[in-house]
Amino acid sequence: MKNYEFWLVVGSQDLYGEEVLKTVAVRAAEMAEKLSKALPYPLVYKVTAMSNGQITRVIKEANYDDNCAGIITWCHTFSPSKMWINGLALLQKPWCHFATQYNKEIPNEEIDMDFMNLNQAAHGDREHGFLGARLRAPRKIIAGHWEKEDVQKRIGDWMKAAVGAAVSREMKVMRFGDNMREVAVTEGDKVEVQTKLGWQVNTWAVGDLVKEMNAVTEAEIDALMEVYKAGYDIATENVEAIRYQAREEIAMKKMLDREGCRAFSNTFQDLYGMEQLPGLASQHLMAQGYGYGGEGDWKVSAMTAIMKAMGENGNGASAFMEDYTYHLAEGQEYSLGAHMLEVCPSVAGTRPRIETHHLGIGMNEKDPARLVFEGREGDAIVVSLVDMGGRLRLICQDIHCVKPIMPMPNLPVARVMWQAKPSLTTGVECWITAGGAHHTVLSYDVTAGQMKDWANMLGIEFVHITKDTTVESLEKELFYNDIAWKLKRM
Ligand SMILES: [Mn+2]
Repeated sequence: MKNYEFWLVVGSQDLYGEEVLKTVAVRAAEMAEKLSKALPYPLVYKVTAMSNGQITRVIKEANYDDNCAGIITWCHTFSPSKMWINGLALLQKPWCHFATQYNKEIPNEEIDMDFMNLNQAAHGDREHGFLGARLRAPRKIIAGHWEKEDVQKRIGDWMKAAVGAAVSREMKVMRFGDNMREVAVTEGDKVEVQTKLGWQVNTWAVGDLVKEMNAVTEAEIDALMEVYKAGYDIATENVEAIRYQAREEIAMKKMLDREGCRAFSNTFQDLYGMEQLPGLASQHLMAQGYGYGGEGDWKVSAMTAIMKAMGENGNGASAFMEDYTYHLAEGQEYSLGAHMLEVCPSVAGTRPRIETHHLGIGMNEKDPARLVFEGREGDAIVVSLVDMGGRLRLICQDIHCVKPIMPMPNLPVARVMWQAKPSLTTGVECWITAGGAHHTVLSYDVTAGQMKDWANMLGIEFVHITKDTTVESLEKELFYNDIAWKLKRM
């Protein structure tokens, strides 16, 4: 990950004289310094902007600085917004308008006209806000005192979404093999995703991976086996199967790192020259922050990598997931999510076990080793990116994960169990109405609000299924979205 930072640009003008401007600059620097300690990324005070030229210059610099993941603007005093038009029209980075104020309270004795002219964010931020609205610029507006914890939390959440946008714009996905034959929802327009989201999605021959696997040394495998032993319980006699997965992981990691790819996909239909579908190998790569999608699903793979990057320490509890089967007992309705092998252990509620089992589907010659565990309890979201033809739609559903209500001792894969909002059946009706995939990213870490911000930053449609969503309201929303997005393209 880059050393991402955010820039604080404070609006003012030259009407107030030197003293006021000095005070604004000192306070802005103090706020940036204190906020940096509370926020997940540094906030760097750049300038008290007083002219069109200054604003345009700092925005051009922000656009071309790879470490700058977004700008935060605030008007300590009044800052006439026509000065901002040329700059903001060029802005290519996420923008947060922070409507705050240096002082928390109105000082009864001290307040006079000078105080009012110095502390007029209430005035200045309205002028600033009009321009954002007039330009139809995507922006996040956060209001509140800068020292308040919940305000800082909201800025921090937005920053992480902005880092997700930065990671998206540099995303490279390595595809081993094509999409699974005949499957529609995992398909998509690679030119469209590169244009809108920045993703470079390209293919590499499975034969090249096999060549790389053959070059892996026993010593490299020994070292990775120690890592597996430290993190997981070995619950199989078949050590050779685990060593084979280690070989696959090392080879894939080398290829990914060489090409600068943060995400990959493969398919059980194209394992030419491989003995096992990578299970443990893919799971352990995901645990290190790489994105993965099964059956050639490069969209979910890139989304997994992006949502991991948005999480704590650049690898939060976000996992490639698949809706598998339902428990429809009255009053006890749950979805069971899993995958053929590849569920990321970052969502584990129990210590993962390495097991080997027969896998009938695909080109497996030998039983693949995989991590088996239960997902943990907690509020989460599931996210799916679909290509609607002409535009991308990001669908997000609120869910609550539970400890699986039964042990399922013969299920040979990791599993997560959850209740969808608003309920299993209405939730499924909504999801299907919106066209969401069976593959998702399940996250305990990234919130629906952050995904909405991320979609806004990149200019794609966002659909949120919550505890309050009804099929009827969603149908209307999708109908109007369809018209609006068609008009946007004109
Ligand atoms: Mn699948």
